[in-house]
Amino acid sequence: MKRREFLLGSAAFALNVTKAMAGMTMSGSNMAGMNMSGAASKSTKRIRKLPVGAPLSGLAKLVNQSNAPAVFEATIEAGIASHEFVPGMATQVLAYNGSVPGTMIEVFEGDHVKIAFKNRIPDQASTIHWHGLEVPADQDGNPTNPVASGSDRIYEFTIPEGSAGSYWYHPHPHGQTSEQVYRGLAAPFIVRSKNDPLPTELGDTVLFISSVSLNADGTIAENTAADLMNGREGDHVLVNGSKQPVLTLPPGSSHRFRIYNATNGHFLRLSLDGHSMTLVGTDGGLITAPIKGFKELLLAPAERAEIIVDFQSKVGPVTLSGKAYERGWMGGNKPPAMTTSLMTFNLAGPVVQPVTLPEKLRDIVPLGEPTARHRIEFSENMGMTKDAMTMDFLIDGKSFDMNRVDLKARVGEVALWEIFNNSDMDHPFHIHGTQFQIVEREKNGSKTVAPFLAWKDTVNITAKETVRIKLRHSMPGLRVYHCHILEHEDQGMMGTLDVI
Ligand SMILES: [Cu+2]
Repeated sequence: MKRREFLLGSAAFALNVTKAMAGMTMSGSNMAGMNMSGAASKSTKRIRKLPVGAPLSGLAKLVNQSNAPAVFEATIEAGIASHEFVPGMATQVLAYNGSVPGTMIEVFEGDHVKIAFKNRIPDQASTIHWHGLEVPADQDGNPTNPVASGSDRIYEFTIPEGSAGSYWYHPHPHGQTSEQVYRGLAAPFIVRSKNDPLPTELGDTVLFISSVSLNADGTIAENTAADLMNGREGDHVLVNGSKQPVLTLPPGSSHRFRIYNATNGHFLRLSLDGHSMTLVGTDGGLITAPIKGFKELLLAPAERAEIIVDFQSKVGPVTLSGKAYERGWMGGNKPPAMTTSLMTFNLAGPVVQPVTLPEKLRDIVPLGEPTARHRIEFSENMGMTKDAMTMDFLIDGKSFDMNRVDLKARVGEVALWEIFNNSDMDHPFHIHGTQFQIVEREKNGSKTVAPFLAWKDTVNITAKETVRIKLRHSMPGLRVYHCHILEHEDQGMMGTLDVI
C-alpha cells in the first residue's frame, strides 16, 4: 500500500491518508486534461469571486424517449464537459448529458424507468445511484456493481405507488464518489403523484444546492486535507448551478420549493430573512400535514425538504441564507462562522393573495413493532506515526469492504436501527433501497421523540448522539449504508446489509 502525506493548512502538519484512500484521486489518477495529478499540498490560488445575481436557472430536463404510456426511457452519459462558472473561462467538469447540475428526471408513480447509462469518464468506473428510491438492489448503482470507464449498462426499475417525492441521482463507485460529485455529477429525480394535494397555484420550484471550488486557472480544485477530514465545503455555494441567483415573485404570494442539499459536506442551516417556512415534505415525499413556523431548517448533506413560503406583501428582496452551523471540525482551515447568502427572492409587481394549504396532505402508516434490531457505531480513528497523523472513518470499528456482509435482514421485517455517533463531528446516515421513520434521538441522557411522522433516507447524527430509526426493505439483495459526507464514505465509513 502506498501512503501519501500532505500538509494540513499552514501548520506544516502532515496527515497520512490511510488504506481507504488507496485508489482515490489523492493518490493521483490520470484523468486526461483534468489536472488531477497535482499534489493536494500545493498551495493553489482560488477564485474567490463568482458573478452573482443572475435569474434563477431552470434545470435541464432529461427527455423521455418513449411514447408508451407509463414508460420513461432515456440515455444518461457521464463524461467530461466544459462549463463556464466564470464568464469567458472554461472549466472542465464531469457532467450528466453535458449539463451541470445534471439533467433532471421527472416521472410519475408507477412509471417503468429504463435508463441506458454510458460511462465516458476517463479512467474511472462509475455507477448511478438512485438516491432514496426503492429500486432492486442490482439496479441501484451500488459500489458492488461498478460500470467500467468506456462501458454501458441499463438500469431498469418501476417507481412504487405512494413514493412521490424529491429524490436525486449521483455516482457511487467506491473511493471516487466524492470526486465525481464535486466535479459535477448530481441531478434531481422528481417522482410526481397524479393526485398531488398541494394547489398548483403554489408553483413547484426545485432549488438544487451544490458547491464548487475553483483554482485561479479555472480548474476545479482537488480535495484538500481539510476537505478529506471534514467533508468538502466548496468555496461557492450554488443554487441550480449559479451563485446567489434571483427569483422574482409577486409580493404576498405563496410558493412551493423543493430544496436539495447536494453538496459533499456542507451543512445548510437555511433561514429566510424573517419569513417562516411551512414544511410539507421530507426526503421521501409529503408529510401528513403542513407544519408551519420553521424559522430555520437544517439540511445535512443529501437531505431534502419541501417547503411552502408565504411571502410578505411588500416589495423588495428576501434572502435565503445559510447560517453558521457548528458541526464539529478537525484540524485547521475551519471556515469562518458566518451567514452566507444563497439566493434572493425579489418581490415585485402587484400584491397577490396567499394560497390556503389543505389541512391534510397524505397518510403515512407508522412502521409497526420491530422484529429485528441493529446497533451501529460511527467513529473516527486518529493516530500518529513517527512523522504523520493517520485518520480512519469507520462503522463498528471497520473500514468498508464490499466483500464482507456486515448486517443481515429479511425482506419485509421491520427493524429498529440504533445509530450511535461516537465521534466529534456530525455524520449524516444514509441507507439504500428504502425510506425510514425516525423514532427518537438521544444525547447526554435525554431523549427526544420524533416530532412528526415522515419518510427519510438521510438523517444527521450529531457528535455523541444516538438516533433510532425504523425501516423495512421490501426487496432482497445487498444494500449499503454510510455517512453521506462523501469524503467520509470514500474513506470507509460504509457498511453492507444483506437482505434475504
Ligand atoms: Cu461522516
